[in-house]
Amino acid sequence: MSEFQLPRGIVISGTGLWTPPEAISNEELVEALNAHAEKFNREHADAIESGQVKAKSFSSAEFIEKASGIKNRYVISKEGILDPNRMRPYLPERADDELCLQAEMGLNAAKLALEKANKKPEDIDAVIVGASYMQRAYPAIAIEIQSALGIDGFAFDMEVACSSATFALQRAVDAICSGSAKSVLVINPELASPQIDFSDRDSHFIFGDVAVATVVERKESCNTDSAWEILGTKAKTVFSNNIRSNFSYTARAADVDPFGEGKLFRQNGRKVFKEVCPMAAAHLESQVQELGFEPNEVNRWWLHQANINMNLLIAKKLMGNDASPERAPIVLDQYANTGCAGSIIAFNLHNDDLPLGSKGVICSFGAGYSIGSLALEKIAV
Ligand code: CO8
Repeated sequence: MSEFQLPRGIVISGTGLWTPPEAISNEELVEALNAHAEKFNREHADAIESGQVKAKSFSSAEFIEKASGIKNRYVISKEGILDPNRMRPYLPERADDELCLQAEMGLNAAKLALEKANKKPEDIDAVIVGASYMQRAYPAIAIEIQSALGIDGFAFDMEVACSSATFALQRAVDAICSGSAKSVLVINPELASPQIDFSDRDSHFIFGDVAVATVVERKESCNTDSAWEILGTKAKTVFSNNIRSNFSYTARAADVDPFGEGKLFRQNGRKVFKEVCPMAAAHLESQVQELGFEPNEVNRWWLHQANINMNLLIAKKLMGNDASPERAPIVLDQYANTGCAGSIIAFNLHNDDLPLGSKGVICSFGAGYSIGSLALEKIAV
């Protein structure tokens, strides 16, 4: 467990949310999968009959909404995903001298966060990009965005699956505390759709694409009327095989298909549900208690957005009968699971209405397992 007793005065002064232009409803997604499955089963009828090939299962929009709470997701490009003969997005390769797609997504969110925080690129001296996947290993996506914005300082990428945003925010806080940076731009461009098997009914509905960004700085440099002071950060990881992505650059040397069986996102969703909910609730309860208050004194929980039933259970464990959508807002109904970005989307959309003195917690939980959280208080600047 890594725990950090913070000096006061480090704030989140602005966040940005960039939503991709295209949306896919459950009904559209299911229609594509079912057309694909019907065609596959017809073309492989003999092999399925003799037991050599497994028939593809059909999906259902009712199941998806009931099991996950997801009704819609945003994606960079829906056409290829909904083509029963393709079942993956079509994202044309870009030349080396063009901004890559993930950097473009991140840049869009970064500009919105800078605007909200009243900051110019020259006010920032570090850029951290955290995401579940990076479009390439190097040069870092963070350095590409740093260059596009004209920021002087340092930038790096980091991956902790669903906790990439909270862990990156914790890195930003640590950098400011140690003096290695004064103002940090944390960017989370979650380009999830290329890693989904859209022909697999267990996982085709889970994810969406999005980008978010957050400005972290000292209160003294903050140019907004109010900001969220970071009271504490807490991170924990426990190894689990229940959520895996085995796609790897080593596939070529292992003589295996990098996108073959088991190489895309897969999970044992039931086990994740059972194991992660109590871990997350205990983590959050102990964090706020260490900071001197009780879960019921937290005005808003910006929880990780993977599954509505998980969030309802965790909210209930933390607040009992006082749990409500107002105190633990849901955004996954529209955005689906957006990896590490979900709790930052919730924060972005649901923090302005709270009065000064309100307390809130941003929290992620997911693959690794990893849990990351930041306890906040709204202050006048
Ligand atoms: N339509 C119809 N039926 C279906 C479908 C479907 N689409 N999918 C499954 N079924 C069937 C199953 O086959 C099963 O049938 P049977 O009983 O005959 O075997 C039945 O419905 C029940 O299936 P499940 O047990 O799987 O259903 P659950 O009720 O458990 O719901 C969920 C499945 C929604 C996946 C649920 O378990 C869940 O959400 N769990 C939590 C998972 C979670 O939070 N995971 C986090 C993953 S993300 C993460 O950590 C970050 C990784 C970063 C990746 C970023 C980009 C890729």
